[in-house]
Amino acid sequence: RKLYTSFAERKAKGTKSFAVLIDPDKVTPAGITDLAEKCTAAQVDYIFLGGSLVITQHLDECVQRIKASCDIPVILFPGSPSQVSQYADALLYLSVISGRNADLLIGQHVVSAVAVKKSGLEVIPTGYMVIDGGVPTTVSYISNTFPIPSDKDDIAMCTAMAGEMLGQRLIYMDSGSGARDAISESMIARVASQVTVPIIVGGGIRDAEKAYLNCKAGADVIVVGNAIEKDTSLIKEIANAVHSAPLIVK
Ligand code: 1GP
Repeated sequence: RKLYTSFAERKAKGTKSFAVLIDPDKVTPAGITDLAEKCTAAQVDYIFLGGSLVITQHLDECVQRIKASCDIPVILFPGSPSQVSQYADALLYLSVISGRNADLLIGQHVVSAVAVKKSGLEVIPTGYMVIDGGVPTTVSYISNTFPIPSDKDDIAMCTAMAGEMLGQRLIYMDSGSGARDAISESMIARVASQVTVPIIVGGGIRDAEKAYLNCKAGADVIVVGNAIEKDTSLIKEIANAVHSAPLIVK
């Protein structure tokens, strides 16, 4: 059974999901087990794994340890083509559609195509949109692209629409890990009004209330990384908020 089906079915039902982002560079083996247990207890829906850099060479080990500690699907969220592990359940195949860097739209995909195919991973084409989060984030620096200005809801909407029409199966709106400003609800709502594929929202979300409001605005999946690294009790709080978000049936 394909993992994408779970995204699509949950979207169709208006069920909101919570994904915890684990950066392989920032966790210890013991920390991973602890996180996985907390995610299970909180009924987290997905674990995203990746980072802009991934300095550690232990991605496979990291995935295997998560898989050994819980049954939550592990989805790779790669910052570069080297971040592929056959042990994961799926790969977000990212195209940075907010930018105009051809390398991140198609170049790196060409270079890594054979390796990605060989991994046997479920590949989920994902239109990745970087939104300005008020401070320079690693993602805007590394990707060498301009983020979409945070108040340009129409640019975000048209970018997401174009992405969907080009065949992206998910839209990921991200203000970058550790962003000062999370994405506005008005921008999420504008994008959600025109896009039918599931919408993932992340970057700078620090509390349950913002996660809830994003869901209400139209986000289907909420991703939190940084805030959880600082305080793991947020896992349960945010999961509860996301899962209690009202059904939004279009
Ligand atoms: C970053 O969307 C993720 O790519 C999550 O961001 O670490 O700020 O929660 P945070």
